[in-house]
Formats: sequence, C-alpha cells, structure tokens
Amino acid sequence: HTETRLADWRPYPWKLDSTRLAFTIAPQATTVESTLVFGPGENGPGAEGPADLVLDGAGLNTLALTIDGQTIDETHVSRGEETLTIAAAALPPGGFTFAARVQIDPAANTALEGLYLSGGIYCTQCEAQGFRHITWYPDRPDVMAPFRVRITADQPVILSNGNPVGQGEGWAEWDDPWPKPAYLFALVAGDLRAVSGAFTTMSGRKVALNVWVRPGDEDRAGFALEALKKSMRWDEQVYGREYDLDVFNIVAVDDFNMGAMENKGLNIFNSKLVLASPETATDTDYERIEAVIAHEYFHNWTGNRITCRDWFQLCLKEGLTVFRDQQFTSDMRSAPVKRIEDVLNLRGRQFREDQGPLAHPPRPDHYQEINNFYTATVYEKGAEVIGMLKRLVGDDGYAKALDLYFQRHDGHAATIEDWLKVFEDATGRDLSQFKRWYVDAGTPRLTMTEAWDGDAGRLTLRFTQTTPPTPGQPDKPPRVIPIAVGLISPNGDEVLPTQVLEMTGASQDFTFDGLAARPVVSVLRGFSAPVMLERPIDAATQAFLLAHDTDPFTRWEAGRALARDSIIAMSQGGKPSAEYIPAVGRLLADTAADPAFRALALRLPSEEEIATAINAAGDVPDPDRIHAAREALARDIATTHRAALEATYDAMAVPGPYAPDAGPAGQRALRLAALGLLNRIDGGARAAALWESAGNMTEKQGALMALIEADRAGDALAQMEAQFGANRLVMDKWFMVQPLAASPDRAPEIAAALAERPDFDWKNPNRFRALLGGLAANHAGFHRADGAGYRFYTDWLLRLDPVNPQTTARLCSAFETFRRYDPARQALVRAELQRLAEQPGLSRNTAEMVGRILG
Ligand code: BAL
Ligand code: ZN
Repeated sequence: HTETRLADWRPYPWKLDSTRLAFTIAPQATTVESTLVFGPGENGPGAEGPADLVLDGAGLNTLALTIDGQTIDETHVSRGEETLTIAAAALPPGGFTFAARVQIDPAANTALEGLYLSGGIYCTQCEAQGFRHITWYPDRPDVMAPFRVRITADQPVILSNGNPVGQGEGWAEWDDPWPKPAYLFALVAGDLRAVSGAFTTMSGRKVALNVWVRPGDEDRAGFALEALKKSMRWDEQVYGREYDLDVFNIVAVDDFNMGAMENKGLNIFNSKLVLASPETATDTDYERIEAVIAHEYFHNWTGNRITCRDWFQLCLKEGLTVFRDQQFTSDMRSAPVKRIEDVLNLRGRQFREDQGPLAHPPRPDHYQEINNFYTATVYEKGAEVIGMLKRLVGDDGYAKALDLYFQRHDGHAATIEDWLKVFEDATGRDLSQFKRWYVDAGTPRLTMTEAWDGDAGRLTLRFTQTTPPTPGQPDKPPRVIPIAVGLISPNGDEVLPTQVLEMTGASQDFTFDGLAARPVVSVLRGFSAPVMLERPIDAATQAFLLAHDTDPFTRWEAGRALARDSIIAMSQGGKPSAEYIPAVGRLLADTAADPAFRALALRLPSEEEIATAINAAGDVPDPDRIHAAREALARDIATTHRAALEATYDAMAVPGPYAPDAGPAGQRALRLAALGLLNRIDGGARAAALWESAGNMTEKQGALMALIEADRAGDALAQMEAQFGANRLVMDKWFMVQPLAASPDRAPEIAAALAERPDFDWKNPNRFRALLGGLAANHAGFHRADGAGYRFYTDWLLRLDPVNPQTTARLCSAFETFRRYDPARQALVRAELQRLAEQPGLSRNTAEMVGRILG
C-alpha cells in the first residue's frame, strides 16, 4: 500500500470558488449532481504552466462529467485507483465550471463513510476522506469553498450545513456562506424530532438551536441542549468566539464510527453522546456528553473557521479543541478532579501508545490510512503540548497568541508552523526547541535527584531527560520541559509555592536557597508535562505528600504511587507498602476533602496500569499474578477499614432527585469506590441491596459490576434486559460489563456466548466496541494464557473488517502491548496478527495497523 508523506504536500493548482450540490435521495440509488466553479490557483496557469484537474472519488457510478457544459472528451480523462484526472488541455486557463452526475448506494454503505443509512436516517461522515464516496471532488482540507446544497428526499426533516434558504414537501435547500473543506460537509434526512432552544450571541444575534433525535427520544435530549448553550457562552467569554450562522443543528444517530463530528452548523453525534436520562446514563456519560458537545461546538472556530492544511496537521485542530474542552469541563466542574481524570486517560491510552509499535508524533509525517491517526497521541498529547505552551508563555501570552491566531488565520487552512509562529510573534519567544514535542514521538523519562546542603540551607534538584527510541526515530534531542515544583516543610507547611522550572538540557540543576530545614519536594505539580517521572522516594515521603501536598494532582499521585508499588510488590511475591493501608484510613477519615477527589484516591490502579509500570521497569508483567495481587490488596483494605468504608458508603448516599452535577456525582463516585472494596468481603450483599434500591443508572451500573465480580448477577442481568431490552445504549452497557467484570478464567467464554445472541448487532460500532472493548479491558481475561481471548477477538476483527474497516482497525490497538508479555503469550498474539495479515482482501486500514504492530 502506498504511503502519503508530509514532504510531498503541494498546493492545489486550482482555486475552487463555489460548490453546488443537488441530491436526489433514494436508498439504493441516490443521485448527486455537483457544480464546481474553478478559477486559477496560486500555482495554476502562468506559474508553472497549465495544470491538470485532479479529483478524488471512490465507489462512484459516474453518469456524466462536463466542463463548461460540454461532455469531457475521454481522451482527456485518466483514472487512478481513487482519482480522476482531467488534462490541462481540456481546461480553460482562466477558469471553468466542472459538473458531474454520479449515483451512490447509501443502503449498501456499511463502512459508515460518506452517505449512509442508520436505522432509516440518511446521514454522512466525511472526515477524513468520506466526501470522495459522495462525488468527485478535491477531497483535501486546504480546498475550501462556500456550499449551496439542494436535497430532494421523501423525508420529513432534511438538513445540511449553513442556513436554510428554502424548503417544501420533500425538498430543502441550504446555503453555507463560510468557505469550508469537503470533510465538513454534512447531510441528514429522516424522521426526526427536534428539542429546540435559542441562544443570543454576544453581539445580539439570535441563533436557533435544535437537537434532532428519533421520535420517542425527545425526553433524553435536554441535557445536550443545555450543554450546547453553556459551550456557546463559554467560548464567547473565554476565547471571544461568537457563533456565525442563524441555526445550529445537532443530530443523534445510532451507527457512527467516531464519537461525533463537527460539520459546519450540523454536528452529527453518536447517539450515546447525546441521549441521557438518569435511568439510562451514568454520571460519567453525562460528563462526557457535556464535554463532547462542547468539543464539537468549539471546533466551529478551531477546526472549521481555521482548518488544517493537510491531514498531518490534524492535531492543530484536535489538540487545541481537546485542550479547550478540558478547560471548559474544568470551569463547569472541579478543575483538580478533571486534571486527574485527564492524566489517567493520557497514561492509560497515550503513554501506552507511545511505548509500543504504534508510537507516532502528534504531527506524524507519513501514513497509509489517515483514519488510523485519530489517536490518543494526536488528540490527548496534542492537548498536553498546548497546556505546556500555555504554562511556558503564561496566561496573558496564551491569550495574545490565540487572538493573533484567530485574526491571522481565520478562513484559512493552517499548519503547526503557523500555530507556533503566532506564539513566537505574540510573546517574542523562540519555540524552535519546543517544536520537538510536535515532531518527535515517545514519552520522555525525567529523573530527579536531590542534594541537600544543610549548612548553606540549599537544595539542589538535578533533572535528566531521555526519550526511548520509537519506530523510525532512534535518537531524540532534549525537549523543553516545564516542571512545576513546590517545597513543603517537614511540619507540612508549604515553604515554596508552585514555581515552573524550565528545563532545556539533557541534564540540568536548579537550586533553592535560604531553607531552614530540608523540605519535601512536590514535583510535576498539575502534571505540568507529559513525562514519566522517576525519583528515589521512600514510601514514608509518599505518604507525607498524600497527607500534606497542597497541589491536588501531586497529592493524588503520591497515593497512586503507593498503591501501584504495593500491587507490583505483591505480584512479585512481596508485601504491600506498610504506609499504604494506613494512608487509605486517613483518606477515608478526611471528610473535608472533595468526595470526587477521595474517590479517585481510593480507586486502585488498573491491572493495565500495573502491567505498564512493570514493563517500564524492565520486567515482564504476569497478568494472572497482577490480577491476584490487586484483588488481595483490595481485600486487605476492605478488611482493615471495613467500618470506615461502611460509614463512607452510607454517608455518600445522595438524597432527593438525581442531578448529574459534579457535587452529587462525586458523592456517588466515592460511594461506589467504597462499595467496590467492601464487595470483596461481603459476598455482594451490599451490591445486591443497591441494585434493588438504586434509582439511577450510575448506581445501577456500579452495583451490577460488583454483582458480576461477586458472581451473583444473574437476576440483575435478566431484570436489566427485561426493562431495557429495546434501549440500545443501555444494552450496550449490558454487553460491555459482562466480559469486563467477569472473572478472567471465564471472560472469553462469556464474551463468546454473548456474541451468539441475536441482539449482538455486530455491524453497529457501539455494540461491537461494547463487547470486544469490554473483553479487552479485562486485562487478565483478554491475556489469558491459553490464548482464548486473543482468538475470540481476532475472529471478530476478521468478520468486521470487510464490513467496517475503520472500526476494525481502531480495535487492533488491543494488541499494541503484546511485546510486554512472556514469549508464550507473544507467540499467541503473533499468530493471531499473522492470521489477520494473511486474510485475502484485508482493508488498507487494518493492514496498516497489523503491519505496524508486527513491526
Ligand atoms: N473531527 C472528528 C471528531 C472530533 O474530533 O471532533
Ligand atoms: Zn475534534
């Protein structure tokens, strides 16, 4: 398969002035008529001589092609695998109108790219390269045009981007005045109901807001609508960004490869990120819905008004928009809790990616299939890099740079170089070394050692950084690392509030003078850089930081390290840290601390996190021993602190009607964390009682997981199915928790039995991900020594690949860690990957992933 390279990017030689589309919708034969007006481009005629017109298209039944109304002579047309080239000789150099008529088959489109049907609703997904499945077009993000779209469809609701300009029985016409690339095009037609509201922008313009859902789902769309209003207000207040159309539409569909899509004025969402009621959605679902609604809305400026020049620049819009949605959630909820959640997510997905065969920089420079680069590195590390930039230039510098970014690049397709240049111009800082964060892969290892000179009252911190090799990048020069540090005196008082040290060398010393006594160092506060920190520190000092650190992140981190080290020691035949279990007791007693924080601190690290840590230390993780050690530690905690856990469980019951706000959600999280521990010693009794009494899905799901772990969930599962069998989102949870919470010695068989059910609607990405993702997240179950987990998983990847390559390829990452494990497990995974690689007709998406993982 051919590779696309950043170095090969060239400007498009023609300027696309306008796009007109006319759709006549029918399930098997939709007709698309396109009229594209081209003028001379920067590199067009005159510059380097006349240019050919190269258009992208895939799976199109082409009925007619014209230039200025004349059928194009076939001698001027050449066809590639997914391109159509019209020779310059057929093109008037001053400009021309290209028109095409094609036919496509939405009903047969199971890949969910381009125009497809989801439960009777016509919808589109065009990012990254879906538009070429709709018609011939320069399907690249740097070709931007205003769109006028007329849709004829026998459907009550017909939507596209921009503002509505006309409609009647069976047709509608939409006009989007803001030039956009094809990947932001969207069309929806179907029987939908709107939950509507309005928003008045800061300059007083009234915007109609609609959340479109299937009839019957209206009562679950209100939260999304309110989240949209909050997002619109926040972007005005914090970034000065105002919405720019008369209407903003959100549509929920059930079949969707991604979470959601930021099409201009017409966001299309996976229904699980829109629909919520207390009975069907958990607190986590609510928080995620609010964040993703915000994310897609924020793309209107960071992504749409300013888009990417090419797909290598994906993190320009995604890293920045994730950073903005993280800021938003911090403002709406608890900033410290959000930071800890984000770091957990970063370590769980991005650090894992960065340490394996799929490691790539936030801005990669080559790919086979761009859909494989919608990754934790591009998104979450992309956001971390912006967080560091903000820390380095300060809040004012960041605000100035962003203003300049919007001013300079509005209406254009930009690059990471453009992004860094606005920071340089706004702040006068040289960012050439900082740029390494964008172009180098891998997670730096940062080590810190301390030297204390008691006579001089001087503490010296020595930091060194190295970044291990990643595929294609053997050597990495040092990066700029902002290291936030605070000093705490032995009596627990902070003697030095947070300072940001700026490390630029491979090794660097920082000194602190005038200290009366040797302080305890609190380092990497707020997780000020995405690095792995190593420091010689004893358990007593960790326990001290867990008790006294003023920075919530490093406070949490100290407890996490104690838990992690305890499980690792136990999995290798040792004992838990003597400090850890007493520290948990103090945490339970600290009723003044935020319940959400205490919940995070009480929750044990996952088995995956333990395996990662063992691997980082150069050892081979044993999934069964890790599982046994974590269970044993949980039992120890529960036995030692039974009374305090019971008191916490009771105290955290939330009276009154359910509200998804951060306060009560934090209480429920703490309550469920206590339940999870007590469940190890009460045989599931408390979980059974909670299952009966709970009035919301958060507690229901928590109780159900505990019941599965206690192996007494039969009745609860049957009840849930009886009550919610027709609710796809709830049944996705039902499919997910069973392999996830099952005992590892049965997880693959449980997943296999579920896959036999008629309601395992495997062509639906949510259902497929629920079952396979649930199993993959059961660390010891997925990695079971007999290979049953690997086999089951691969069987289903093979089945899905011809139907939906994108989702199949995404799920291959379950295998990215395989080299960590023992030779026997490695051989089993390798055999499964070989089985995939040898499958005739394997998609380009999956072939690239398998090839990279095999190395
Ligand atoms: N642009 C793809 C979906 C998202 O990141 O918003
Ligand atoms: Zn995004």
